Amino acid sequence: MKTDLPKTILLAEYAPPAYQVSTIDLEFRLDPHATRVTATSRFDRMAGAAADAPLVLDGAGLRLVSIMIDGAPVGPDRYDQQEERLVIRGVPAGFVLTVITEIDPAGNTALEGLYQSNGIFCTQCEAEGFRKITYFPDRPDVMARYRTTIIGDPVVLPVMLSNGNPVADETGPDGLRRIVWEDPFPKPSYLFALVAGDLALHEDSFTTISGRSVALRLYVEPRNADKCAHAMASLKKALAWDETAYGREYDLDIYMIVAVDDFNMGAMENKGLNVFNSKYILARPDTATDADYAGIEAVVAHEYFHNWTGNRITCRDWFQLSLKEGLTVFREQQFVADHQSAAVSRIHDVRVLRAAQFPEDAGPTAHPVRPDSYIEISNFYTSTVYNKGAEVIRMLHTLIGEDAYRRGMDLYFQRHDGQAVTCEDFIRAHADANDLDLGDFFRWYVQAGTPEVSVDTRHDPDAGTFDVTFTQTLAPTPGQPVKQPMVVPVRAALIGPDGAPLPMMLANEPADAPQAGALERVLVLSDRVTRFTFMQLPERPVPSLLRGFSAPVKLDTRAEDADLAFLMGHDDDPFNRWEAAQTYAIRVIHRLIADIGAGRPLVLPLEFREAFTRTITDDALDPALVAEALTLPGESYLAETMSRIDVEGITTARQFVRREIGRSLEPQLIALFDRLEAAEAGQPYAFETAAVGRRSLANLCLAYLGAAGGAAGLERAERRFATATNMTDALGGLLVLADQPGELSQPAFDAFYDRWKDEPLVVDKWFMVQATASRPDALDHVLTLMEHPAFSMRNPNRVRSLIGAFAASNPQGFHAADGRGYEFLADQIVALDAMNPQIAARLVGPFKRWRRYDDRRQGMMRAALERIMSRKSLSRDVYEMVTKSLA
Ligand code: 0A1
Ligand code: ZN
Repeated sequence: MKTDLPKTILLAEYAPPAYQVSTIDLEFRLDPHATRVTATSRFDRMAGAAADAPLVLDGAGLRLVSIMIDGAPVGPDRYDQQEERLVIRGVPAGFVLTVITEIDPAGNTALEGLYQSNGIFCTQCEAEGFRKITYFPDRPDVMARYRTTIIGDPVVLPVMLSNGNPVADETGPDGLRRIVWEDPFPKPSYLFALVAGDLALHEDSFTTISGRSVALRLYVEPRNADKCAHAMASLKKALAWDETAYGREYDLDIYMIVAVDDFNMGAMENKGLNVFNSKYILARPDTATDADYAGIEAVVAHEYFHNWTGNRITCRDWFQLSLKEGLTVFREQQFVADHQSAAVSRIHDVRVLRAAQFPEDAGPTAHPVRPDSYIEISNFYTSTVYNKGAEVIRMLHTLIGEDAYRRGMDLYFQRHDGQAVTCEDFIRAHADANDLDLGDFFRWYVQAGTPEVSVDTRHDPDAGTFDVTFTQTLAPTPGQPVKQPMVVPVRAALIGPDGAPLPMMLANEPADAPQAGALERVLVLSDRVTRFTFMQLPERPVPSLLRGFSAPVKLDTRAEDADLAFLMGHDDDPFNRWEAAQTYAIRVIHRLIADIGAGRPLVLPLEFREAFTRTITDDALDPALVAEALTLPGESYLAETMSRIDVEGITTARQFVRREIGRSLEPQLIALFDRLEAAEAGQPYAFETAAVGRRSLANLCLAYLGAAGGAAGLERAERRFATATNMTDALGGLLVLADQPGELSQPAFDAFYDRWKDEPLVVDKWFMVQATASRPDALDHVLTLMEHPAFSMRNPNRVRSLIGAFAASNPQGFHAADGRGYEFLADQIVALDAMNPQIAARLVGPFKRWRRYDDRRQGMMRAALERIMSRKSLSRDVYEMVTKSLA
């Protein structure tokens, strides 16, 4: 907690460290409330640093026991112990520093540094958690070789792990076990990890491309030993994929993953010893949904891919976070696309980007993919750094092509292995490997905001020409009033009247130009206005633009409804077929919102219903894509498409469409549901693309039927809930029942809790479904649930499932006109800030768009934010989010 005003850290003020560390020897005497840490490190002054440069070490919340240099005690006259720093004066050019500190893992509720989760000791050091373990230059450009000794009672802590390989293991006459781990690869402190506890081992092995055998070890609490198979299978796929897709082989003999219940984020890529939120490891068909299975596969792969993009090559400073995160998310997306339906996975990527990143780019905390300032780095693990960062790498790939991208990656790995580097270094590797100038492209790293691109087309039937003119604008964001045009790759095709793509010949282009006459081309926009004239088109084509969402922009194609309907049926790019359906649905919902505002009766347009009917009754289509096409845009994205967010209008209009579809297409939805259910009957659960698609479409049919509230639909929901043999189906039923009156919903919730009360991840679902259910007493129900014995503010998953889900995904409840939702959230943020600042700061998210609401709500949200600000002691995390929101 800080009393003085938190300081802003600037990229422009980066300076290399005065001292480097080559080796560190860590000894932990584990004890829940008094763990003693002895750190012995070899320091050397850097060339260029002044001879009298003091040694500046980071440290926070530590009890300092002693300091020695080269074995001699250092007295208090030679050092200053500040709140988050230890400064030692008069150190020699090279020396060995020994620091002894004492820490309290059991009392650590912030879950940073060394803490306990259900009695298991574990660490979280990214970004700045190592300083809560010992005094050290806790910055990623200091890379050292680690040797870690763990001392503990083998009865309580039968498993004791750290990075690398075990090199010694003995039990002394005192009954304590000492195990020593050695990691041969130099690493920054944020990749250090230690785990100790009573854990069950699920083991397998992998033979690398060069024939080395790697032991794969998954550690979980013993009660979860039967939920490891999917994570292990995912890990093996990830190791194999990185060898073929990027030529990257694993480099240690052991790869360990530990799952814990209390974890601030999804997972952590510590070298050779990942620590995971159990949500991204544990799965059994009856406890985990298809979405959970997909999440596990993606996150296990993500953490593995960090071994090369993050660990072997790391970030020079935390401004460069997207160097490892954007790149690793892109690699994860490529991996998922190669293993699941590529189109569905791309749709999911884009849904996430639009729901989370677009609002961020349009709001008060907008920042570039590479930020240039921060108060608390934990606040910068954002959708911009991760998801938009991945889009930037995807654009690079689209612009230069797969072969050039691979050459660039090869050079990056070869040139920078073992280094801590910058985003410029990454782009330079691609430029140098391919002899390209990527200077303008780099603007994607430094300019915040989502470019808006509008399109004008003109067809001249006599000349046979078709002009496409793109105009891009980029609105100011905090600290960036003026922007340069971005380099935007637009993958495009021109679709002929029969649905076939037409050859794309540009005017003034030699016939043998590389892309001349291709059926799909990448059009590169690099100015504010860019025009392309296509030839030999006597009939007006329908343009299919930004295929596969080739750039993170808001595209306004100004297409007629009829063109959208045509693309929905004919575009040969499945992503753009989906996109046309989304655009059409957004238009319909916007018109309905206008009708509500004007007091006009609501009518679902006939053409929309017909387009819907065609999609649902076309047996030739992939069920997974049908489900995506028929899923209406979410409320968060709809809000993003309105300059003044109309809370009631969005909910009423969207609900109206859902109900009307459910009502008017009831026979077709029931027929489809029954057919899909019959196809599944008797089959064992498999996380396999076709089956996932069928389950998702069946649940969507059920959701529409539930929205209409007809007896046939509700009976099916009740039956599916009661008889399901997997969690995907059971939850599909429960979600429908949750929105029904209490006599239908409550027995389902009671039965669900009774069956799953001993499975924390399933209880999270129980909280989440209730937190997001649409009911008039939503907030009161959440308040009641906070008193439930299973609720705990100490567990981040629980907080996210109840408080986070309510605030972010129950707009009717959270934005209730009386403002109680806002008061509730402010209270919870204040309460949590004293325990876990990172989680508290994330909860500020739903307040960030406050300026986009009506005057009354603006006033109430601002008052809630100001009330948080008025607290005497706020963490840096919450302080930064609230001040930036109010600015
Ligand atoms: N590097 C991890 C994410 C992560 C970041 C911070 C954490 O604690 C504050 C924990 C995990 C990843 O990208 O997977
Ligand atoms: Zn990551």
